[in-house]
Amino acid sequence: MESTSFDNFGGVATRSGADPAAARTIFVSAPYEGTVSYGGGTARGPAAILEASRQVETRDDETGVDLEELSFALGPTVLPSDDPPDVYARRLEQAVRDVVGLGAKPFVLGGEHSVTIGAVRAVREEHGPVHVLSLDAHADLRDEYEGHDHSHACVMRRLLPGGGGTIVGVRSYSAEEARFAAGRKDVRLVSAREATSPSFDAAAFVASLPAKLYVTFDVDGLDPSVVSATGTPEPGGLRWWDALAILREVFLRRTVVGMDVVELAPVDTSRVSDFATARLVAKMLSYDALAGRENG
Ligand SMILES: [Mn+2]
Repeated sequence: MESTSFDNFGGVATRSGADPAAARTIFVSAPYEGTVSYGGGTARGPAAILEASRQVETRDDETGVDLEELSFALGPTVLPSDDPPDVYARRLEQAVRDVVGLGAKPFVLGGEHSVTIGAVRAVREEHGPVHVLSLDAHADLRDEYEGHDHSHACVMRRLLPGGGGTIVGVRSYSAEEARFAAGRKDVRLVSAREATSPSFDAAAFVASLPAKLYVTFDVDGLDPSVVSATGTPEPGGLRWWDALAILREVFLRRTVVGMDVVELAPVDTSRVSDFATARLVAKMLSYDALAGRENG
């Protein structure tokens, strides 16, 4: 489980070497699953992503970016004891604050979705109001869930103050969440039906977002044909290229100050979801690098 068994994401020697202090992007592993309500296993997510990443071809065929030309490193693993989610959020917030303090961009590997709370708080401390773009099957707008207000089901609700949020790919939420969202100006839901329609314009959608973003990618936002190893897989999700068209525009046209990929719950019987998630992480690194180049 410890990240010390891996040298780096992708198993590659990057331009900056393995020294986190010199890296443009630093991974923080957050193997936390304190409030999972259905299928468990997200605590094994970060290790499964790193393990699968060693099989990902380093060159990205779409952008031509090679991971070996980039600058990223593995930072800390914030190991959970039996922390309730609010306590874990504070510990992760500190770890992400340390990464931001080095001048690097944090990339959190979850773990359940509640880990996003601490990460976003740390980047907002540095960058001011940051809008949260969530790719997720669920709205996560509950005020509390199973006794916790820092539950995975409450992530976006907790993070609306401080910059607002947009949830894309959403297709499962309660009547109370729908009412709440309808009455707020600082949250927008873009349904999976809309985002997968042939007429959906990713560029126009991204152009409507605020300039400064934190991107949280819950893998259940993807269709289960892409990633099925997750706690609550919902049919009818974003397909691979739907999601990537959005991400590419986001990295190229907006300022992304931090990101995470959460909710992979690896299974022993298939590597498909682990590999797709590792490739997703590599894609995000590639788009971010492309953005750095295009902006000089
Ligand atoms: Mn979700």
